[in-house]
Amino acid sequence: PRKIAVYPGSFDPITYGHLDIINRGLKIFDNIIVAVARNSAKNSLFTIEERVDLISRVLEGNDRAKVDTFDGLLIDYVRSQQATVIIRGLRAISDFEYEFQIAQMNRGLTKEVETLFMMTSVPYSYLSSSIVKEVSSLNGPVDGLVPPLVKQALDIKFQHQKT
Ligand code: COD
Repeated sequence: PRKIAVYPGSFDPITYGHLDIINRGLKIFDNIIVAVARNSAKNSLFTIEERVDLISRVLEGNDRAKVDTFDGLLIDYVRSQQATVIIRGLRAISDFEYEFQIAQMNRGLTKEVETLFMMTSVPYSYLSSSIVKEVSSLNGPVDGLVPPLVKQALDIKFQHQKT
């Protein structure tokens, strides 16, 4: 049977940190579903549709990873996809408490789904969607942090003048 994992998040927008987790996850799982949460409490820069579009373009040509959205409880979505694992990335110690809380809650809700944590790669250990948005909004360089098509979408959002 195929091993399917769900990689959930806000992905506002997707960064090389997320992609690193996806690519490493594909060494462990047959398929990864990048699942964008529709009911996130976070204020987002990009709409759900824009985030899905960026992810699908970034994943183009990769037939083992796909993007989807979900509503409601993550574990219900995971089960609906016949997946058994949730992948999450860990950067600093500061991620731990939040991730620990989500994982414990999900484990309390079902024992059928495991959460797998992958440690960030050193070059991306400081990288977050929030930092990317802040730097880009101030017209700073985000090359090396996000794929070119994401950088382009950020430029359009913040309406940077082309020089
Ligand atoms: N290196 C490694 N990992 C990274 C990096 C990086 N540079 N950047 C981000 N990551 C990891 C994050 O740690 C996270 O694991 C993942 O990538 C996605 O990140 P975000 O920030 O886009 O995702 P979050 O934290 O906003 O996602 C939260 C969920 C949407 C998963 C959560 O709110 C949820 O499950 N909501 C649905 C409702 C639900 O079921 N609630 C009950 C459980 S609490």
